Amino acid sequence: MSLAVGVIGAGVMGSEHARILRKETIGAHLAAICDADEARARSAGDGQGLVFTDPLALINSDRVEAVVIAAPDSTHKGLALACVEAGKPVLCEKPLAVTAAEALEVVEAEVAKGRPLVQVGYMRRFDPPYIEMKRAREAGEIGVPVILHNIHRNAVVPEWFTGAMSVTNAFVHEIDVSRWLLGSEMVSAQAHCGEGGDPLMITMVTDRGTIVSTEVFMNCRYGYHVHAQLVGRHGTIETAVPVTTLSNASGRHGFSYPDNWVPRFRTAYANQMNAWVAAAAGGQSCGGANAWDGYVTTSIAEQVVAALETRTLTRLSLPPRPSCYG
Ligand code: ISE
Repeated sequence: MSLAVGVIGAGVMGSEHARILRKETIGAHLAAICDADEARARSAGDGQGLVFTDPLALINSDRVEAVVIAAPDSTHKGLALACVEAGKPVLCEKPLAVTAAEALEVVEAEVAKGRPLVQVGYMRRFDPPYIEMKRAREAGEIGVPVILHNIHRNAVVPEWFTGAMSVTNAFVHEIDVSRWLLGSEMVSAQAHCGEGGDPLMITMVTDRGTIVSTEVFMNCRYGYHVHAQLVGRHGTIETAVPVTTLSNASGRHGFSYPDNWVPRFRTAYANQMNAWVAAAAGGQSCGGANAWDGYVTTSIAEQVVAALETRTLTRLSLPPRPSCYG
């Protein structure tokens, strides 16, 4: 049995998901691909799958059993709701929605349906270095965690990628991965921004008192660089530069940085897809971010954007978690 997956969006992430489904996924195949630009959709499908220009037609097609959403952020909520309505498992790129109120609509629709159908694409949960950090923390190898230092740098972003988007589109990864890594909820946040809104420095504190500091620098120029170091009472553990080659060029010797997140997280994206497919086929969760996690990250991001204005310490508030999310 091979799960028929339809991908919505044929941009950077949509084409990567389509490629993974074509070449690196066990138990699934690319059944359909959709983009407003038909030629772009066709090219991402590379000869495989039906081509759609209407995402709702893809979701409701009887040739599609499960859906990957990789269209622009503002479309995520509506498309995720359509998948829940159709009763089809969905892997939705982050963020789940652009506002907390919209993300909560998806949670409520899923709860009403009575079946977990939504996974949010927080792929760092499937990245080997982050998995090893979580294992070491849980095994007590570094003692009680006291600080998590995160660095999140993009080489360059377009003009329209404003200060708020650095939080709602980029920093959401650190909200999710920090909650997951530490097994804790964030209770407060304080944010500062540099000249012109970039970089940002955001500090959160968890319900167990661990400090989570994150630099979010969207125009660092030199390359894509994500790093995390977890400091415990007895030691530290951090991500190592995940490349396998060293180069000698332009008078220098060393590791190089990719231009964007796709090469850095290639393994994580493939692991995520395989785990999601296995879970979708078996009807079980695979440890990916669920709709509630998607809501929490967007809600905290929204509160951090407000905190950027006030620069004061903000107590984060969240409604009670529905019992079906454990
Ligand atoms: C982008 O949308 C992603 O999701 C990347 O993982 C993230 O690192 C980058 O900052 C975002 O813009």
